[in-house]
Amino acid sequence: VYAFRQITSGHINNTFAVQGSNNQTCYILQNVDSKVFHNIPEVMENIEKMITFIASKSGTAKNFNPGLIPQLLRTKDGSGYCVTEDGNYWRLFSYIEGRTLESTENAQQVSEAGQLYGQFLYVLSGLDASEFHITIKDFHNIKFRLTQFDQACEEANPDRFEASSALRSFVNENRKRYIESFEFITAPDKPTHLVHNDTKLSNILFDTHDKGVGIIDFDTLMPGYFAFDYGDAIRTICSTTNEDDANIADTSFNLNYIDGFTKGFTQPLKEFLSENTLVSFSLSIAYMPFLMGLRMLTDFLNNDVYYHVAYPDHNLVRCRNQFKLVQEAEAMSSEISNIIHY
Ligand code: GN1
Ligand code: MG
Repeated sequence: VYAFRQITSGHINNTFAVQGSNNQTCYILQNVDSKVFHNIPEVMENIEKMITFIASKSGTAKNFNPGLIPQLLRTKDGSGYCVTEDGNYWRLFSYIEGRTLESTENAQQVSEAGQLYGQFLYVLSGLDASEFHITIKDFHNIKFRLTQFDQACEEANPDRFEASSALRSFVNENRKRYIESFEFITAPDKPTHLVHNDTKLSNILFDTHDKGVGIIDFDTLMPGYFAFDYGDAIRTICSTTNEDDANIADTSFNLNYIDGFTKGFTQPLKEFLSENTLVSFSLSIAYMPFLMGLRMLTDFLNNDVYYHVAYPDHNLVRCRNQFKLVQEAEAMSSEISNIIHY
Protein backbone atom coordinates (compact mmCIF):
# COMPACT_ATOMS: atom_id res chain seq x y z
CA VAL A 1 0.00 0.00 0.00
CA TYR A 2 1.44 3.32 -1.01
CA ALA A 3 0.50 6.90 -0.17
CA PHE A 4 1.57 9.91 -2.20
CA ARG A 5 2.47 13.37 -0.90
CA GLN A 6 3.16 16.17 -3.32
CA ILE A 7 6.47 18.02 -2.92
CA THR A 8 5.97 21.59 -4.09
CA SER A 9 9.43 23.14 -3.84
CA GLY A 10 10.49 22.64 -7.51
CA HIS A 11 9.24 25.11 -10.12
CA ILE A 12 8.75 22.76 -13.07
CA ASN A 13 8.17 19.00 -12.65
CA ASN A 14 5.42 17.48 -10.51
CA THR A 15 7.06 15.57 -7.69
CA PHE A 16 5.61 13.14 -5.15
CA ALA A 17 7.06 11.40 -2.11
CA VAL A 18 5.85 7.80 -2.10
CA GLN A 19 5.22 6.32 1.33
CA GLY A 20 5.02 2.65 2.16
CA SER A 21 2.66 1.03 4.68
CA ASN A 22 4.94 2.05 7.58
CA ASN A 23 4.52 5.75 6.61
CA GLN A 24 8.18 5.96 5.66
CA THR A 25 9.04 7.64 2.38
CA CYS A 26 10.63 5.08 0.08
CA TYR A 27 10.61 6.62 -3.42
CA ILE A 28 10.40 9.89 -5.28
CA LEU A 29 7.95 9.78 -8.17
CA GLN A 30 8.19 12.48 -10.82
CA ASN A 31 6.18 13.57 -13.81
CA VAL A 32 8.69 15.36 -16.03
CA ASP A 33 7.40 18.51 -17.75
CA SER A 34 7.45 17.96 -21.51
CA LYS A 35 6.76 21.65 -22.21
CA VAL A 36 10.14 22.48 -20.66
CA PHE A 37 12.07 19.35 -21.64
CA HIS A 38 11.40 18.63 -25.29
CA ASN A 39 13.31 15.36 -25.43
CA ILE A 40 12.80 13.47 -22.18
CA PRO A 41 14.40 10.21 -23.43
CA GLU A 42 17.62 12.22 -23.91
CA VAL A 43 17.30 13.76 -20.43
CA MET A 44 16.96 10.24 -19.04
CA GLU A 45 19.87 8.90 -21.09
CA ASN A 46 22.12 11.62 -19.59
CA ILE A 47 20.99 10.80 -16.07
CA GLU A 48 21.45 7.06 -16.48
CA LYS A 49 24.91 7.51 -17.95
CA MET A 50 25.94 9.72 -15.04
CA ILE A 51 24.55 7.36 -12.38
CA THR A 52 26.27 4.36 -13.98
CA PHE A 53 29.58 6.22 -14.17
CA ILE A 54 29.45 7.32 -10.54
CA ALA A 55 28.70 3.77 -9.42
CA SER A 56 31.69 2.51 -11.44
CA LYS A 57 34.03 5.05 -9.83
CA SER A 58 33.27 4.25 -6.22
CA GLY A 59 36.39 3.06 -4.44
CA THR A 60 38.75 4.60 -7.01
CA ALA A 61 40.78 7.83 -6.96
CA LYS A 62 37.78 9.84 -8.07
CA ASN A 63 35.94 8.62 -5.04
CA PHE A 64 32.44 9.92 -4.70
CA ASN A 65 29.99 8.00 -2.59
CA PRO A 66 27.28 6.76 -5.02
CA GLY A 67 24.84 6.96 -2.11
CA LEU A 68 24.89 10.75 -2.56
CA ILE A 69 22.98 10.31 -5.83
CA PRO A 70 19.48 8.80 -6.02
CA GLN A 71 19.17 5.55 -7.95
CA LEU A 72 16.75 5.19 -10.83
CA LEU A 73 14.25 2.36 -10.56
CA ARG A 74 13.39 0.32 -13.65
CA THR A 75 10.12 -0.66 -15.25
CA LYS A 76 9.41 -4.34 -15.84
CA ASP A 77 10.90 -4.05 -19.32
CA GLY A 78 14.07 -2.41 -18.01
CA SER A 79 13.44 1.23 -18.91
CA GLY A 80 14.35 4.12 -16.57
CA TYR A 81 10.99 5.84 -17.19
CA CYS A 82 7.54 5.09 -18.51
CA VAL A 83 5.13 6.98 -20.72
CA THR A 84 1.48 6.70 -19.76
CA GLU A 85 -1.35 6.61 -22.30
CA ASP A 86 -1.95 10.34 -21.89
CA GLY A 87 1.63 11.00 -23.06
CA ASN A 88 3.04 11.84 -19.62
CA TYR A 89 6.59 10.83 -18.67
CA TRP A 90 7.08 9.32 -15.22
CA ARG A 91 10.16 8.12 -13.37
CA LEU A 92 10.90 6.73 -9.94
CA PHE A 93 14.00 7.42 -7.84
CA SER A 94 15.17 5.85 -4.62
CA TYR A 95 14.65 8.18 -1.67
CA ILE A 96 17.62 9.66 0.17
CA GLU A 97 16.68 10.48 3.75
CA GLY A 98 17.30 14.19 4.21
CA ARG A 99 15.70 17.61 4.14
CA THR A 100 15.91 20.41 1.61
CA LEU A 101 16.27 24.08 2.55
CA GLU A 102 15.01 27.25 0.89
CA SER A 103 17.55 29.37 2.84
CA THR A 104 20.79 28.39 4.52
CA GLU A 105 20.67 28.57 8.31
CA ASN A 106 24.34 28.31 9.26
CA ALA A 107 27.91 28.24 7.93
CA GLN A 108 28.17 24.47 8.15
CA GLN A 109 25.35 23.99 5.62
CA VAL A 110 27.09 26.46 3.29
CA SER A 111 30.41 24.69 3.47
CA GLU A 112 28.81 21.26 3.04
CA ALA A 113 26.95 22.46 -0.06
CA GLY A 114 30.19 23.84 -1.51
CA GLN A 115 32.06 20.60 -0.92
CA LEU A 116 29.30 18.47 -2.33
CA TYR A 117 28.88 20.44 -5.55
CA GLY A 118 32.67 20.76 -5.97
CA GLN A 119 33.24 17.02 -5.48
CA PHE A 120 30.38 16.17 -7.79
CA LEU A 121 31.80 18.34 -10.58
CA TYR A 122 35.20 16.84 -10.00
CA VAL A 123 33.97 13.30 -10.44
CA LEU A 124 31.99 14.34 -13.54
CA SER A 125 35.20 15.70 -15.05
CA GLY A 126 36.09 12.06 -15.73
CA LEU A 127 33.31 11.93 -18.32
CA ASP A 128 33.46 13.27 -21.86
CA ALA A 129 30.91 16.11 -21.85
CA SER A 130 30.47 15.91 -25.61
CA GLU A 131 28.83 12.49 -25.19
CA PHE A 132 25.93 14.06 -23.30
CA HIS A 133 22.80 15.56 -24.86
CA ILE A 134 22.00 19.26 -24.63
CA THR A 135 18.67 19.00 -22.82
CA ILE A 136 17.84 22.72 -23.05
CA LYS A 137 19.73 24.68 -25.68
CA ASP A 138 21.34 27.99 -24.64
CA PHE A 139 20.14 27.43 -21.09
CA HIS A 140 22.45 29.99 -19.42
CA ASN A 141 23.02 32.09 -22.56
CA ILE A 142 22.01 35.69 -21.78
CA LYS A 143 21.77 36.62 -25.46
CA PHE A 144 19.13 33.94 -25.99
CA ARG A 145 17.32 34.94 -22.76
CA LEU A 146 17.30 38.60 -23.87
CA THR A 147 15.78 37.61 -27.21
CA GLN A 148 13.00 35.79 -25.34
CA PHE A 149 12.55 38.86 -23.12
CA ASP A 150 12.35 41.27 -26.07
CA GLN A 151 9.73 39.09 -27.70
CA ALA A 152 7.75 38.86 -24.45
CA CYS A 153 7.83 42.67 -24.18
CA GLU A 154 6.27 42.96 -27.62
CA GLU A 155 3.51 40.48 -26.87
CA ALA A 156 2.79 41.26 -23.19
CA ASN A 157 -0.62 42.33 -22.00
CA PRO A 158 -0.65 46.06 -21.15
CA ASP A 159 -1.18 45.61 -17.38
CA ARG A 160 1.75 43.27 -16.97
CA PHE A 161 3.90 45.40 -19.23
CA GLU A 162 3.14 48.48 -17.11
CA ALA A 163 3.61 46.66 -13.77
CA SER A 164 7.11 45.59 -14.80
CA SER A 165 8.32 48.99 -15.98
CA ALA A 166 11.12 49.52 -13.42
CA LEU A 167 12.41 45.97 -13.80
CA ARG A 168 12.37 46.21 -17.59
CA SER A 169 14.42 49.39 -17.35
CA PHE A 170 16.93 47.61 -15.14
CA VAL A 171 17.33 44.95 -17.83
CA ASN A 172 17.80 47.47 -20.59
CA GLU A 173 20.29 49.56 -18.65
CA ASN A 174 22.42 46.51 -17.82
CA ARG A 175 22.03 44.11 -20.72
CA LYS A 176 25.24 45.09 -22.45
CA ARG A 177 27.32 44.49 -19.33
CA TYR A 178 26.04 40.93 -18.90
CA ILE A 179 26.46 40.09 -22.56
CA GLU A 180 30.12 40.98 -21.99
CA SER A 181 30.24 38.74 -18.90
CA PHE A 182 28.76 35.91 -20.94
CA GLU A 183 31.37 36.37 -23.69
CA PHE A 184 34.14 36.25 -21.09
CA ILE A 185 32.78 33.25 -19.16
CA THR A 186 32.29 31.20 -22.33
CA ALA A 187 35.42 32.33 -24.24
CA PRO A 188 37.42 29.47 -25.80
CA ASP A 189 40.09 29.54 -23.06
CA LYS A 190 37.45 28.24 -20.62
CA PRO A 191 36.84 24.57 -21.42
CA THR A 192 33.36 23.11 -21.21
CA HIS A 193 32.70 20.32 -18.73
CA LEU A 194 29.77 18.16 -17.82
CA VAL A 195 28.01 20.25 -15.14
CA HIS A 196 24.79 20.23 -13.09
CA ASN A 197 23.35 23.56 -14.35
CA ASP A 198 20.83 23.96 -11.52
CA THR A 199 22.98 24.11 -8.38
CA LYS A 200 20.44 25.75 -6.15
CA LEU A 201 20.37 25.19 -2.42
CA SER A 202 17.21 23.08 -2.57
CA ASN A 203 19.00 20.54 -4.79
CA ILE A 204 21.17 19.48 -1.82
CA LEU A 205 19.85 17.17 0.91
CA PHE A 206 20.97 17.60 4.53
CA ASP A 207 20.76 15.27 7.49
CA THR A 208 19.74 16.42 10.97
CA HIS A 209 23.37 17.36 11.76
CA ASP A 210 23.55 19.62 8.68
CA LYS A 211 25.77 17.23 6.82
CA GLY A 212 25.20 17.15 3.06
CA VAL A 213 23.86 13.68 2.22
CA GLY A 214 22.61 14.00 -1.34
CA ILE A 215 22.47 15.90 -4.62
CA ILE A 216 19.31 15.82 -6.70
CA ASP A 217 17.73 17.17 -9.91
CA PHE A 218 19.80 16.16 -12.93
CA ASP A 219 17.46 17.28 -15.70
CA THR A 220 19.87 19.98 -16.84
CA LEU A 221 23.01 17.85 -16.48
CA MET A 222 24.79 18.72 -19.73
CA PRO A 223 27.94 20.35 -21.12
CA GLY A 224 28.50 23.79 -19.60
CA TYR A 225 30.84 25.86 -17.44
CA PHE A 226 31.98 25.56 -13.83
CA ALA A 227 31.41 29.32 -13.43
CA PHE A 228 27.66 29.01 -14.03
CA ASP A 229 27.32 26.25 -11.42
CA TYR A 230 29.37 28.34 -9.01
CA GLY A 231 27.34 31.55 -9.49
CA ASP A 232 24.01 29.73 -9.49
CA ALA A 233 24.88 28.08 -6.18
CA ILE A 234 25.99 31.35 -4.56
CA ARG A 235 22.72 32.93 -5.72
CA THR A 236 20.66 30.82 -3.32
CA ILE A 237 23.19 29.46 -0.82
CA CYS A 238 24.81 32.79 0.10
CA SER A 239 21.77 35.07 -0.21
CA THR A 240 20.34 36.48 3.02
CA THR A 241 16.76 35.81 1.80
CA ASN A 242 15.20 33.16 -0.39
CA GLU A 243 14.29 33.64 -4.03
CA ASP A 244 10.60 34.24 -3.18
CA ASP A 245 11.18 36.87 -0.52
CA ALA A 246 9.43 40.16 -1.30
CA ASN A 247 11.29 42.09 1.39
CA ILE A 248 14.25 43.09 -0.74
CA ALA A 249 15.54 45.56 1.86
CA ASP A 250 16.86 42.41 3.61
CA THR A 251 18.23 40.82 0.44
CA SER A 252 21.99 40.77 0.10
CA PHE A 253 24.95 38.40 0.02
CA ASN A 254 26.58 37.07 3.16
CA LEU A 255 30.32 37.44 2.43
CA ASN A 256 31.28 34.88 5.09
CA TYR A 257 29.04 32.41 3.34
CA ILE A 258 30.60 33.20 -0.04
CA ASP A 259 33.98 32.53 1.55
CA GLY A 260 32.86 29.21 3.08
CA PHE A 261 31.13 28.04 -0.09
CA THR A 262 34.06 29.01 -2.32
CA LYS A 263 36.62 27.07 -0.25
CA GLY A 264 34.51 23.91 -0.32
CA PHE A 265 33.67 24.22 -4.00
CA THR A 266 37.08 25.14 -5.42
CA GLN A 267 39.19 22.68 -3.39
CA PRO A 268 38.39 19.58 -5.47
CA LEU A 269 38.50 21.57 -8.73
CA LYS A 270 41.90 23.22 -8.16
CA GLU A 271 43.57 21.71 -11.21
CA PHE A 272 41.00 23.40 -13.48
CA LEU A 273 41.10 26.89 -12.01
CA SER A 274 43.15 29.16 -14.27
CA GLU A 275 43.29 32.88 -13.47
CA ASN A 276 40.68 33.61 -16.14
CA THR A 277 38.41 30.91 -14.76
CA LEU A 278 38.63 32.54 -11.33
CA VAL A 279 37.71 35.89 -12.90
CA SER A 280 34.75 34.17 -14.57
CA PHE A 281 33.70 32.89 -11.13
CA SER A 282 33.59 36.48 -9.78
CA LEU A 283 31.56 37.64 -12.79
CA SER A 284 29.06 34.82 -12.39
CA ILE A 285 27.94 36.02 -8.94
CA ALA A 286 26.12 38.97 -10.55
CA TYR A 287 25.55 37.24 -13.90
CA MET A 288 23.45 34.34 -12.58
CA PRO A 289 20.89 36.40 -10.61
CA PHE A 290 20.66 38.76 -13.60
CA LEU A 291 19.92 35.81 -15.89
CA MET A 292 17.45 34.20 -13.45
CA GLY A 293 15.67 37.49 -12.74
CA LEU A 294 15.42 38.09 -16.47
CA ARG A 295 13.85 34.65 -17.02
CA MET A 296 11.35 35.26 -14.19
CA LEU A 297 10.45 38.67 -15.62
CA THR A 298 10.03 37.16 -19.09
CA ASP A 299 7.72 34.53 -17.65
CA PHE A 300 5.70 37.25 -15.90
CA LEU A 301 5.31 39.06 -19.23
CA ASN A 302 4.27 35.74 -20.82
CA ASN A 303 1.51 35.24 -18.17
CA ASP A 304 3.42 32.64 -16.10
CA VAL A 305 3.64 29.81 -18.58
CA TYR A 306 7.00 28.38 -17.43
CA TYR A 307 7.50 28.51 -13.64
CA HIS A 308 4.91 27.33 -11.14
CA VAL A 309 3.48 30.40 -9.37
CA ALA A 310 1.43 30.68 -6.18
CA TYR A 311 -0.05 34.16 -6.83
CA PRO A 312 -0.25 36.60 -9.78
CA ASP A 313 2.86 38.72 -9.05
CA HIS A 314 5.02 35.81 -7.93
CA ASN A 315 7.43 35.98 -10.86
CA LEU A 316 7.73 39.75 -10.42
CA VAL A 317 8.61 39.32 -6.74
CA ARG A 318 11.20 36.69 -7.64
CA CYS A 319 12.70 38.97 -10.28
CA ARG A 320 12.93 41.92 -7.88
CA ASN A 321 14.72 39.69 -5.37
CA GLN A 322 17.22 38.52 -7.99
CA PHE A 323 17.91 42.02 -9.31
CA LYS A 324 18.62 43.19 -5.76
CA LEU A 325 21.25 40.44 -5.58
CA VAL A 326 22.74 41.71 -8.84
CA GLN A 327 23.14 45.19 -7.34
CA GLU A 328 24.61 43.79 -4.13
CA ALA A 329 27.10 41.62 -6.04
CA GLU A 330 28.24 44.61 -8.07
CA ALA A 331 28.66 46.71 -4.91
CA MET A 332 30.73 43.93 -3.28
CA SER A 333 32.76 43.01 -6.34
CA SER A 334 36.20 43.73 -4.90
CA GLU A 335 35.51 41.78 -1.68
CA ILE A 336 34.15 38.93 -3.80
CA SER A 337 37.21 38.91 -6.01
CA ASN A 338 39.49 38.76 -2.92
CA ILE A 339 37.55 35.81 -1.55
CA ILE A 340 37.81 33.92 -4.84
CA HIS A 341 41.56 34.57 -5.05
CA TYR A 342 42.23 33.29 -1.50
C1 GN1 B 1 13.94 25.91 -12.13
O1 GN1 B 1 12.46 23.28 -11.32
P1 GN1 B 1 13.57 23.80 -10.50
O2 GN1 B 1 13.06 24.49 -9.29
O3 GN1 B 1 14.60 22.78 -10.20
C2 GN1 B 1 14.83 26.17 -13.34
C3 GN1 B 1 16.19 26.71 -12.93
C4 GN1 B 1 16.02 27.94 -12.06
C5 GN1 B 1 15.08 27.65 -10.91
C6 GN1 B 1 14.81 28.92 -10.17
C7 GN1 B 1 14.83 23.62 -16.10
O4 GN1 B 1 14.43 24.86 -11.38
O5 GN1 B 1 16.91 27.07 -14.06
O6 GN1 B 1 17.26 28.24 -11.49
O7 GN1 B 1 13.85 27.09 -11.34
N1 GN1 B 1 14.99 24.95 -14.12
C8 GN1 B 1 14.70 24.93 -15.42
O8 GN1 B 1 14.55 28.62 -8.85
O9 GN1 B 1 14.36 25.93 -16.04
MG1 MG C 1 15.83 21.95 -11.72
